[in-house]
Amino acid sequence: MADVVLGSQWGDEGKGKLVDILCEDIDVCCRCQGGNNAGHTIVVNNIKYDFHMLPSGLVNPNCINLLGSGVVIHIPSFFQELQNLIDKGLDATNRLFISSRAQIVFDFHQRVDKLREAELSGNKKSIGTTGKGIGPTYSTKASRSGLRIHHLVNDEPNSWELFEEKYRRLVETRFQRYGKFDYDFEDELIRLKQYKELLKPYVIDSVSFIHKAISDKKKVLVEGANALMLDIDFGTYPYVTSSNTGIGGVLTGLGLPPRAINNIYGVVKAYTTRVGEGPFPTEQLNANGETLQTVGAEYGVTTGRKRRCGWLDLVVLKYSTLINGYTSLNITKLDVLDSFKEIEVAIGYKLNGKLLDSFPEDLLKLGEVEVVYKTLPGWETDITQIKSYDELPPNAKSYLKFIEDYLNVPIEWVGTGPGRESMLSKK
Ligand code: 2SA
Ligand code: GDP
Ligand code: MG
Repeated sequence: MADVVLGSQWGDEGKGKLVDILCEDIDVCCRCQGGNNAGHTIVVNNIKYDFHMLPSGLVNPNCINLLGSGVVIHIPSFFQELQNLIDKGLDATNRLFISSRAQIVFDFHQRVDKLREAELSGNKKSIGTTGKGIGPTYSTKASRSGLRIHHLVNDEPNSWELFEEKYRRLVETRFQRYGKFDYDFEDELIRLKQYKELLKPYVIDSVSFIHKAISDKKKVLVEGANALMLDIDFGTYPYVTSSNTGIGGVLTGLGLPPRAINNIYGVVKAYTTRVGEGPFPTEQLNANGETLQTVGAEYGVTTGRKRRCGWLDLVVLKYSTLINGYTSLNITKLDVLDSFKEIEVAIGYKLNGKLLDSFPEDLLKLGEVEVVYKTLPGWETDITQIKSYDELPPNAKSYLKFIEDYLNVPIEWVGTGPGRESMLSKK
């Protein structure tokens, strides 16, 4: 059976840390969607590891790691990230694999990502993407002109010529769309040919691999990247990423049947952050927002951008819970709220004075909602040194209970700091 860790808000909830902790007892850790747009930071023995495309299970030496078919792979970044981890002492030999069906992110996809953002910025409508070529790659995948890893590593006669032909055709369509942008595609072809041999040992048929793991009763953990409110279908479209970041993406990105899924852990930051453009009803453009940003060290792991900050939004979380069906929650970064005298939590949205009964699909509506807040007392105590759930101040426990009752999902862990040791178990 497979357990799943999913982001419940707009990302950066602290999924990587939970994955790392769970991986002590996991055989196979998989990514199912996204690419190197993700950023997961893990702190172990004061060493900070930044993951972008690779699964966070690599920190645990006994864990095998898989990039599933729903992941998009920028090959130079794959090797660069791997090298950075090796330089920090991680050994990934024979325990990192890529699905042969995964799509390739070419350099021109990254160029196009930036060209598209520049085009949109004219109307002040840019998405604020990470510029990693994620949207353009999923676009060419959906239009059936993309190239997959097996196309590159194939050893059949003429396979390189076929790859080259498809690649040139794809570049041509991008030139037709964006004009002849400055880009040396011949040079990229030479580099890709060099990567072919280097990549081969990592490439597997992930469907056979994962199903064998499951039938051998291995413990599988799926690491979600980005989060539900960035889901291409259920997020705040078009201010979303280009994959299904919810539970659906776990099934399609790994070829798993729904019955193979056991626990679905929702990771919830004790407040809300968002990177990039798009609506954010509980955003605090004031001193409270600044406190959350500085105390929470809210900077993008991939781009270094400042994250926008606001109060916890239970309307978002209720919607997220409906779609992903969390079996339990990990509340993270509770310590960041330590200094507040009072804490606000969104419990409803009103439009034209009427309480909405579901999360609005239309951004125009979402932009106009009046947020209904509940004010809860803060605990004004440093909780970073606390070693058990029972020792938490009563007001911190009440805050957690309020979340649990509203969502009707049990809290299983509470984060009180970035390190592995700062995780309180509630069970
Ligand atoms: P993209 O690049 O096409 O996926 O961007 C589309 C939107 O998705 C948002 N997005 C993210 N939001 C939060 N965290 C992400 N990962 C990095 C991190 C982000 C960073 O962990 O800090 O370093 O800036 C992530 N990746 C994509 C993005 O901001 C757009 O709103
Ligand atoms: P992810 O994308 O969901 O894996 O999250 P990120 O790694 O992008 O962002 C979460 C940040 O918060 C990282 O820098 C973590 O080290 C840090 N973090 C995780 N849990 C906690 C916590 O409970 N308290 C504090 N203060 N930091 C945390
Ligand atoms: Mg992140």
